[in-house]
Amino acid sequence: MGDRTAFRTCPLCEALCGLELTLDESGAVTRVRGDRDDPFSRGFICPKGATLGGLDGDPDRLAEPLVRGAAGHAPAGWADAFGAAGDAIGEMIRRHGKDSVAIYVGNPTAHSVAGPLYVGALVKAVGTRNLYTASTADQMPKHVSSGHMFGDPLAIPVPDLDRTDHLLMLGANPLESNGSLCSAPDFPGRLKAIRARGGKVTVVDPRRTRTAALADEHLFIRPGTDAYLLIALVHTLFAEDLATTAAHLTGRVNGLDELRALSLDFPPERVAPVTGIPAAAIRRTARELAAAERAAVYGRIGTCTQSFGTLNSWLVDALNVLTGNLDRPGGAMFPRPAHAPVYRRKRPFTTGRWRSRVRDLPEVNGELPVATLADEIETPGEGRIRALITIGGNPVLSAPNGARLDRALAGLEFMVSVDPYLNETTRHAHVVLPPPRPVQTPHYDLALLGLAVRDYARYSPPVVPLDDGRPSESDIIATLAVLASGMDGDPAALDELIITSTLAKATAVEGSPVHGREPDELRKMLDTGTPTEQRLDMMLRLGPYGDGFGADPSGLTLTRLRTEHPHGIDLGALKPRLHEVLCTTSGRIELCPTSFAADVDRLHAGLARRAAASAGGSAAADPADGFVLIGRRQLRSNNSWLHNIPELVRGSNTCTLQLNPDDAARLGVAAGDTVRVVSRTGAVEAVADPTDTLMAGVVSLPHGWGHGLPGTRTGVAARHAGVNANAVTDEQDIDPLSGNAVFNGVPVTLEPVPATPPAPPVRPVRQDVPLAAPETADTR
Ligand SMILES: Nc1nc2c(c(=O)[nH]1)N[C@H]1C(S)=C(S)[C@@H](COP(=O)(O)OP(=O)(O)OC[C@H]3O[C@@H](n4cnc5c(=O)[nH]c(N)nc54)[C@H](O)[C@@H]3O)O[C@H]1N2
Ligand SMILES: Nc1nc2c(c(=O)[nH]1)N[C@H]1C(S)=C(S)[C@@H](COP(=O)(O)OP(=O)(O)OC[C@H]3O[C@@H](n4cnc5c(=O)[nH]c(N)nc54)[C@H](O)[C@@H]3O)O[C@H]1N2
Ligand code: SF4
Ligand SMILES: [Mo]
Repeated sequence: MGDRTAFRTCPLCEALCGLELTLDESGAVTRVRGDRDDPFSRGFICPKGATLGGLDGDPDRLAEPLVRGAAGHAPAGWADAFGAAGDAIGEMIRRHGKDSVAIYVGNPTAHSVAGPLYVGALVKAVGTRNLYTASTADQMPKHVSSGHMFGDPLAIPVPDLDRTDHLLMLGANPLESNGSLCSAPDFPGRLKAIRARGGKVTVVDPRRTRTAALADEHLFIRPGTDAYLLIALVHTLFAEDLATTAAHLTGRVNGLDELRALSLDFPPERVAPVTGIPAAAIRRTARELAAAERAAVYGRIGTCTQSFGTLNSWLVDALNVLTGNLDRPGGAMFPRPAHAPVYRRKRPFTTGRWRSRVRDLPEVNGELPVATLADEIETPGEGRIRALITIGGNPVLSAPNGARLDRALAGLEFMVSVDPYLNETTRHAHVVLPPPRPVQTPHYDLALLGLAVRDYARYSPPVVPLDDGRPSESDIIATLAVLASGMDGDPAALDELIITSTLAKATAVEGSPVHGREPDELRKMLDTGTPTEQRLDMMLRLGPYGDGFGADPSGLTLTRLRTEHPHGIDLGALKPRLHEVLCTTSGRIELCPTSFAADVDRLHAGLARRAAASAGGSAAADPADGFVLIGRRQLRSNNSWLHNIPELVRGSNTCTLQLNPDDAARLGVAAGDTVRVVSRTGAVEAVADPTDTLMAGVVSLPHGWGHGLPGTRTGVAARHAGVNANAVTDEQDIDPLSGNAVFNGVPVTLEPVPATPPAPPVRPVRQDVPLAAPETADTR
């Protein structure tokens, strides 16, 4: 047996690129290239995908479970590790109740099949209201906005990149991130194509990013002020009679007059000094948006992770509606994933069905804000969190004031982590359950295909089989669910339960392709694969492109997808489908939901504060007085967890503090000097990197760094430690409507750190976090 080739989807980011892997006889990945036969990505690949082999074969990746004892973490067998976890969770529930066990689910879980298929069952089995995810550090505002406007928090319109003539993009940098809430392999190429066909791309960002540099126009905006810009754009559309009710939206929109009334107080001239964008540029932007034949407004993480996150998310789609671009080709459209049934029935969207114990924050989408996780662990009393299950998350580096969370985790009675690494978060775990290598893992993008700019599907079976007795990630989470529910038995029983109930529902629902058929008959038709594959087969067959269990013999099944379309199948451009998506109580788009309208008060208050400050001659109005911090995603990084891959840390990633050269000069700081960044929550020291790509008064630190803490086992990352940007972000500052964390516009002050002889080498300085974990450093 020599080298062999395998094709699969890259699991690392939202771009969904097809990869061509070369594996040697031992099953090690020796080469990775873009899969040129993938109809969606057509061979595109980025540096991260190209080093998938390094991640797959990382010697620091855990091959077996770890259990923590007095001497630190030691390897354990699967049965013992599961036993320890099951006993501890069971005991915690018995002694302190279900809410004493919290669950934190991180970003890679949205890229796996295991997450979407099994986390829900785990949450149900534990029965806890303490569910936290990376969503409240990311896109929760968009879910709230879609929930109230369209009735479904998952109905997120994506810009129809390949057909639009005009893209107004706020707070996104797809040239580094490769796109988010908009899956589009080779996003950069698709942006260039807009310009090549005569269209226009405008970027709004406090930093002249690579994306801004590629665009036709870049508007520098003061961090955290997008809502003022967006509502002034709405104002201008109404004031200049540019708001159209396109034919396809006529009679389908509520709240037009209310929105018009709300926007009256925000003419471009009033918001210009707040945003830093001249009034004329705001008016022109509104006119261009209205004039473009096909236009889309797209806001991403820069607009979500700020205190007006939900208002931004709402106003972005309000603009798409007001310009007639929602649900039409070249505008903002709803993808139609092959695995999601179109007959889904939904209950009305609402938030606050329960509230957090300490800060009284509303539940959103079934979860509580990660910004209050530390409060719930630290604050004594009934309902306190005493145990935590983490799945694919590193909140010590990713959550606001992660340094506080780090200390809180050290005080937990029990923690179990499903994670391939012993890192800043999992070092606190009593039991670590590692998922298998990427090439041993089946892949189908359940969460992301619903956000793709073309309808598309691809299934990647495992390329290297698992050793006997070695659980897949699905098995791990399902086993935890079974243990937490107190049942003993086979986790496959869980899948059987889900399959049976789904088929029963599908056969009962009118309009379903299998309406009126016998569930048992359908059950027998499911693909003979693993339980995970049977569930995927069921979902595809019930979906809009499916075979309807034989009703449409040419339709999709998992077997067909796997055997006939190993490079994926293109299911066409996005199609108008508002009629399938819209499920508000009124049956119309709610353009001006009451809770959003009420939150506009905060915009008024901001304007009033500013007016009072400038009338009083207060320096507080002068942003040059203090600084605001924003983030900086890096191409060769992925949040906190690719820094252990030598090829990726070798390149351009540096955990430096970028600042405007004028600010640097004023502070007496030169390139390479160390600067202390101080906020309400803490301080970090980083090397100054003056650059005129940043607007004055704004400084930028990338997140996901701050490695090498005692008890971690990521040797490469420890040597490229950097500092934890989230030691200075503030967990008390959130978007009130979604509970989302605020990572942009964090007030900070800067203090030059005098060089002490002998001069330190230019290096990132470790954050000053009390070392809470009892383990000794093991960084190999
Ligand atoms: N290489 C790489 N790719 C990634 C990731 C990674 O870490 N590395 N992470 C993945 C994840 S989890 C996500 S969610 C996506 C995110 O994907 P993107 O949303 O594209 O994320 P960023 O690159 O952080 O771009 C956000 C932009 O917002 C700008 N910004 C900051 N504050 C403001 C503000 O107040 N207003 C406006 N208008 N802009 C602001 C920042 O300067 C930045 O350019 O990327 C994914 N892809
Ligand atoms: N300051 C600041 N903070 C931010 C952001 C920012 O822009 N600025 N961005 C926010 C965003 S958008 C996000 S999404 C969050 C991310 O927040 P998290 O999801 O908490 O953090 P990650 O760094 O993505 O950590 C991923 C974890 O999953 C593990 N992992 C990797 N692959 C797998 C797998 O296949 N299975 C399992 N079970 N585990 C795996 C990794 O080892 C790591 O421990 O961070 C947020 N934090
Ligand atoms: S852009 Fe994203 S999906 Fe594509 S190769 Fe890079 S990491 Fe993988
Ligand atoms: Mo994210």
